[in-house]
Amino acid sequence: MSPKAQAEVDTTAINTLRFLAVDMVEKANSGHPGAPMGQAAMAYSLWTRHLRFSPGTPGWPNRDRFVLSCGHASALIYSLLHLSGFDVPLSALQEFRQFESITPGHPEYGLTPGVETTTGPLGQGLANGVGMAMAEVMLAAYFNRDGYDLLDYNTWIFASDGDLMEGIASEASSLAGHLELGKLIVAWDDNRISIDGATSLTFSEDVCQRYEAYGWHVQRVEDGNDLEALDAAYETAREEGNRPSLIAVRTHIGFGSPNKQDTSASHGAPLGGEEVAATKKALGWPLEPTFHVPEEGLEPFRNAAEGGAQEEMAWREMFSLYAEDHPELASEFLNRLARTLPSEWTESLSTFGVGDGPLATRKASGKVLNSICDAIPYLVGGSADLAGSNNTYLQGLSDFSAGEPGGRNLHFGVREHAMGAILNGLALSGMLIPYGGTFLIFSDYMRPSIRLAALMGLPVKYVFTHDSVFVGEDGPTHQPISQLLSLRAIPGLTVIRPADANETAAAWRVAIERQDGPTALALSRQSLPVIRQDPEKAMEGVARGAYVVADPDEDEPQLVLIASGSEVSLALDAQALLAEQEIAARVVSFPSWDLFDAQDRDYQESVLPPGISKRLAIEAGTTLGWDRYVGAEGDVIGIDSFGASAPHQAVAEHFGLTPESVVERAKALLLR
Ligand SMILES: Cc1ncc(C[n+]2csc(CCOP(=O)(O)OP(=O)(O)O)c2C)c(N)n1
Repeated sequence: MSPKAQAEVDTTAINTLRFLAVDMVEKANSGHPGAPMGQAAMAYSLWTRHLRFSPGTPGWPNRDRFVLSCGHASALIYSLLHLSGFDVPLSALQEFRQFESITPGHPEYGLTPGVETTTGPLGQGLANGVGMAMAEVMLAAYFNRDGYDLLDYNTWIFASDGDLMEGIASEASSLAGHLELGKLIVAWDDNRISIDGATSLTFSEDVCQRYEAYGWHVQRVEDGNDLEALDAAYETAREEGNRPSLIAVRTHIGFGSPNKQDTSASHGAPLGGEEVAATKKALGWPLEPTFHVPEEGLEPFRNAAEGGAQEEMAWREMFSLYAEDHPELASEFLNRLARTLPSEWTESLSTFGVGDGPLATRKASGKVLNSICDAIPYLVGGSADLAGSNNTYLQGLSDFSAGEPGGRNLHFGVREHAMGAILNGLALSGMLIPYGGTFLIFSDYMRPSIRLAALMGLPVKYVFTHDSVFVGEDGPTHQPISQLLSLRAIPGLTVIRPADANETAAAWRVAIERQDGPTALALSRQSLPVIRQDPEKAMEGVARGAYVVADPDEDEPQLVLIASGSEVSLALDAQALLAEQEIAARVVSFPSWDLFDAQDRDYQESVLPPGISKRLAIEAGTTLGWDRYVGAEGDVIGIDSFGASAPHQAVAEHFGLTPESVVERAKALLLR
């Protein structure tokens, strides 16, 4: 094709993208046309000349990853997916933002083929991408063999000004530079406009210098419609070995719109009929039909898809040979993808006897993790600089770093926000089980990513230690009160607060076996007795969310003491004191609301019999929510204020979390 003809094809294809987005937003009467219009050329160059994908197999393991971190520009990715031949028909574009369409307001993982992660909360996608790039490095180190580069892909991110303003992106980018993630490439849509107006209102640092300081390779493309410059920059970024790449692309929001280009008016509202007409006219696009896809505009995308499909075929041939040369690795590869756990992994799971206590559940968790890590070689994780406190370290295994790509201990640094999103990126590989630890109080710092893990159904594990006021002297800043409840409020997140070492092992079992959503473990800083019971009972009980730990010797219980975590042994002590006063109490360990709620009514009533209305819940946290389990005639001992800085015994006295106080409250309840 002559250069002139090629230029015409390019322009048509780019305008096809632009106007599909414009028409989608117009038809939905809501959405964000400006960013897609400005990014269309960036996207065209990437998707037709650099990105490796195979629309027939959106999950092909060695595809390049593309993340639209600025999820509000979703009309762009849906148009790209449609034009490239993913199963996103034109009718889906016409149903943009409508109920049950596959083209929701912001891209959602698992809903639309080709969408690699859920984006919308700015900064998250970029930080997910860091996790994806880390996963590539780890998986390549594990699976690739001489002549077999099974995993060798780039992670491409489109990020907006807002993405780069967000702190989470800074944290993640800092770590990415440190880890020398050379296959991570961020193209920044530098359009200098956000919702409130020009970014100069708030955003005046030299972003490129900032990224250079992070250790990134930085390029500038001065004109976001200059395909030659874009191609060259992408190519250079691909060739860059040891540094992640930032490409600052100077674009124009709402490109082509005579009255709205370069203004925030084009950011988040339909252009409006008149302006659409003026824009189409200005760019030489027919007014009708809407959703116009000329053959010429389609072809470059379909050619790229065809090339990708061939690459996938070649990869599959390579995999067959690999399977002959390395049968065990090949079957592990497939098992991981199918999320099939190694068959006998539970055999190594630790169990504990009374003599192993007292033992903090965070320490028990460390032992359990170390007991199972050999059986599950793709369990990887670490902590946000609290490995020693969170007991997340896998002893004898190496630390992941630029020079140690096979390391399974991850050091996130003091970056909880990024850790949350990176864990999501690791999990999105489909071939790793990632976990991350910090103090429960700082789960607040990663809550947006936890929520997204739940929304996406990712098997991420959180190791939240120092789970109550019993952290003691560190005081109210470090004492979680509302965090348990707030985590329990996230749909799809399993929250488990085990009472002792065996319940901790059980909690890990639930967490590992849970493949379709995240699990948070709340673990004690302080030592706890190992409850005198068959570990198997804890195993079954935790899996059902709540179970009877101890019933009175002979009598029918007059009341039920319900407790989670460290308060279960407190309840057992109170039960003994009550027995001395001839009050018969049942003790229920209640590590997980959501697991209990999933049980059938018969089981639930066997634990909390409807006939026993005197129920006292005890948890060293907010009381809100326990009312649904204790009922109208029950009571709750908890903490509805901030904590206190004091040794933990004094804290226990102050908040009535002693056996004697529990006995008093129980007796008062019986008298009510
Ligand atoms: C965490 C988060 N905060 C706020 C928003 C709401 N929001 C959507 S886009 C945007 C900023 C728009 O500016 P920019 O990122 O430059 O996008 P552009 O205007 O170029 O489309 C904001 C504040 C969001 N999506 N996520």
